[in-house]
Amino acid sequence: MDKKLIEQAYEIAKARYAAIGIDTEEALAKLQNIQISMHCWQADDVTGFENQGGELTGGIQATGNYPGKARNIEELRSDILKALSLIGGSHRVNLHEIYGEFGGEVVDRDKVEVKHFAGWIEWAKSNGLKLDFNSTSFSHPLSGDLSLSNPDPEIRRFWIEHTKRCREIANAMGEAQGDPCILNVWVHDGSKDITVNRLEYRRLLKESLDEVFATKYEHMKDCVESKVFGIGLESYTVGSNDFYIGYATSRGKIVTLDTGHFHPTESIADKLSSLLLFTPEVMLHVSRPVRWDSDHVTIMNDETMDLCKEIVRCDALDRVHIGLDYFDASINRIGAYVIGTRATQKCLLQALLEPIETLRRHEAKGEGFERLALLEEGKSLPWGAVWDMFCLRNGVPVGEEYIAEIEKYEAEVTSKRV
Ligand code: RNT
Ligand code: ZN
Repeated sequence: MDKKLIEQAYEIAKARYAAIGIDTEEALAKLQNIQISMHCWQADDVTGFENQGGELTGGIQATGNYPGKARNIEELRSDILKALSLIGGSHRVNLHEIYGEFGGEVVDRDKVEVKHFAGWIEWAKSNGLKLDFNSTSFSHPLSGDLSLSNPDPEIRRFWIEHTKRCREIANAMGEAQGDPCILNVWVHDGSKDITVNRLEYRRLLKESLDEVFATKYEHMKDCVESKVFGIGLESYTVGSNDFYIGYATSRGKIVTLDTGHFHPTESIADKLSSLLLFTPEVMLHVSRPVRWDSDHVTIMNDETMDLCKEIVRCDALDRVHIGLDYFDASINRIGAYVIGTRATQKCLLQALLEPIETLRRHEAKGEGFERLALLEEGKSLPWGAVWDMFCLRNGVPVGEEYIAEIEKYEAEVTSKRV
């Protein structure tokens, strides 16, 4: 793309925004500092390197069979780096326990150690990336329908031990990178049909989590993620939203809001301001639910926009961790990363370009028309020219130019994986 044109368009946009009191340079500087935690599991449809060929369980599903998925750590790392080379800014990579470097050995989940992630820590360091982490309750012979809330003390013990070890690993990652590692705990626990023991499983989950979190760590932060239901677990979810709101607020833990984990008409954006008053921080799994928790690729839609605007309106960029969580196996997977991450950045940029002070002034004076008019006009301000400048300055493709780059990588690399 013509660099001159992008610069000219940016200068015009800059003046246009200045007229409403917005400094585009300030918005660009803020966007530059926002780290997005890119989930490793889009690259291989949540397979991991533990039980190659094993079935994905736990009520989640990656549909599609687009060729070229990453088959091993080297391929996964290479795909993530390719995606990141097309995204401006510096970011984080979010790992699941099943993505450890087990070197052909069978390492059961209750035996996992920091050493299995030493390679990842090294890799992240040499690529200027930070790591986040997740315990993995699904796709294991002991997953069943209940893990941390299982009435069988032995099964429960197994998952408690697993989750404890994951916290230790997260802490090691955080220490090595000089920045806290966020450990997300999502367990699939639930029931396909009516259960007459709702209270008991929740009591067990609470007890297990208390045991898991008993150790204090300095270099990691814990979050807990709820959901409405999983496939095959439709009637009851032990870790419901109410459960985790209660748990996190009483324990000072972080709540993870996955945008696919609520009823379709609920606003996830609206939850932020409440949580921020009662929990230290918030973690996001930005996804795109289509009719259900389908984990389609995140795009620049109203939901993502509302969420990003709310983070900025709450002045909470330093308290809200933005992670992505989707896994579409039906399209080019590197492309999926790039679309979703760039879409999130586009929404954040538009949020940063909002004339919030003027809007709030109107609101304070009861000027509803003026507030609504300015919100509407804001939608067609030339934010795209500011976005192009962000990409240009970061040395990443401007606009649709990344399509050709991904096609090239597909022709040279991923299409050869058979
Ligand atoms: C599942 C949760 C969870 C997973 C990942 C793989 O519904 O969203 O976050 O997607 O941990
Ligand atoms: Zn999630």
